Amino acid sequence: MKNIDDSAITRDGKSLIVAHDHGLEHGPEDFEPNPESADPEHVFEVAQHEAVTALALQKGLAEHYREFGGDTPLLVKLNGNSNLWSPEDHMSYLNCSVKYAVEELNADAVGFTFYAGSDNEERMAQDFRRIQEEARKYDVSVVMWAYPRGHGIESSEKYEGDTDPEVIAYAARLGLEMGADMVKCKYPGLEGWKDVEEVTSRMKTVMSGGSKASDEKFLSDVAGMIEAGGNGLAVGRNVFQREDPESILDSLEKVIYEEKTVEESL
Ligand code: FBP
Repeated sequence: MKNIDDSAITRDGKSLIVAHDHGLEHGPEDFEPNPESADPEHVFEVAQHEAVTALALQKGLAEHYREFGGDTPLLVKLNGNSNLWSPEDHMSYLNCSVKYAVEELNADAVGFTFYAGSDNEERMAQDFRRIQEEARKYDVSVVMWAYPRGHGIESSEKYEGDTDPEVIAYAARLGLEMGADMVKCKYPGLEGWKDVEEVTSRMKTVMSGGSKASDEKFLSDVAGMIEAGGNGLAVGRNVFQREDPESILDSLEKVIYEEKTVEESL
């Protein structure tokens, strides 16, 4: 098994993943703040920035990315779900195999959403087991979108919803237990991220970018995550919804790899 530090999707042990799967997860409304971002080729171009260690795409865009000829490593997301239906509880459906991702799309890594706490947790755990074992055969890294979400969390008397730092740390730990190489979690604040680090041992951790925020707020969250021992970021809207995505990537490069302060990075 390859160490993730030797994989294409990290640089000096850190990662800056640009995610562009929002057309599936949230729908075209995510492109409204910057209509250029509806064009995948625009985002492919943005992701050629030297700070970016991977571009995370669903299968359909990944097929176009290879035609486009991008050389930023590709992380193919293997499951996903739209916002259009009304399930009993959260479920992310498999729509690509590891074999297809590696052999046909030339993926360097694969991604999988796991909603811990959903009534469908068992189905996602079974899917994860399959893709994780297949990924080991192909020697590609597995990134888990580790999101606590669903009835188990909503009805719990122990946790205060899916942003409770304790439940975020629990979901991150599941990634380690289940065999992920990297987990991606929502940012619960600096102290909360320290807890994430404490329970994930040497597994890589990246924070989720979240909805668009001011440069200062967004970069100070990223700096907090780095200070707490995190390994980087998987970001969508805070990059592609900006009119000048390159400028925020320049700042992120300084905060993540050079550990500069927010002021120095701007
Ligand atoms: P953002 O930085 O825009 O939050 O994107 C990261 C991401 O994980 C995407 O890969 C995904 O589409 C989205 O967040 C899902 O977020 P949520 O399930 O909270 O809507």
